[in-house]
Amino acid sequence: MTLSEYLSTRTIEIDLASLLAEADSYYPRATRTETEKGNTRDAYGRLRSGRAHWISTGGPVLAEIHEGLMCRTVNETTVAGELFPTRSVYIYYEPGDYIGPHQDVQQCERTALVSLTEESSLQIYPAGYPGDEASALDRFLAGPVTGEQCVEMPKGSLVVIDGGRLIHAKRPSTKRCITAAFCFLSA
Ligand SMILES: O=C(O)CCC(=O)C(=O)O
Ligand SMILES: [Fe+2]
Repeated sequence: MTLSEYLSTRTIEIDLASLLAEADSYYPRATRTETEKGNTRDAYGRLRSGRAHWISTGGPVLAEIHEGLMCRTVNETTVAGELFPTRSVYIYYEPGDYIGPHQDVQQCERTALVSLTEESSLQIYPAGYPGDEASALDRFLAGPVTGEQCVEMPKGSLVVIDGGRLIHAKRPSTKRCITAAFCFLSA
């Protein structure tokens, strides 16, 4: 499996101002997620680790983009069967918030990510996360690990990953930032 089968980046024509306005208006209803290192595998065998951020489901703006532009674009990036929208959320990172190395939940066979704020970046581990999984989060938080690659996420551009397989993470942010995350599943 080559990296291009796991990851695709592209520019898109997206109404960022409307998305950002909706994200801001939904912030008061966001809930805090702060998990400890805990279990390193979920029921589907997917790697999990700690995270700290706020999260909110979206409104009509996010839903329309998920079902329209995102769905068309994500289907263009994959040769496998048709993918259908499952879940989309706004993720709000306050300074210091992060997501440790993980694979996405079962609803996210493909995950499309758009940074709504300043340029962001995603760390990826195409060869898997090295070393002992139980210490993965501690080692991630301590600094770059062997095999780590950094994918830039300019504001408003699209990164599509095979989220259920490709291990990825977000380093503790220095500024407040918001990601729109869209999940897709094949029938
Ligand atoms: O915000 C990001 O860039 C990554 C989000 C992510 O990996 C997730 O929500 O599972
Ligand atoms: Fe993820």
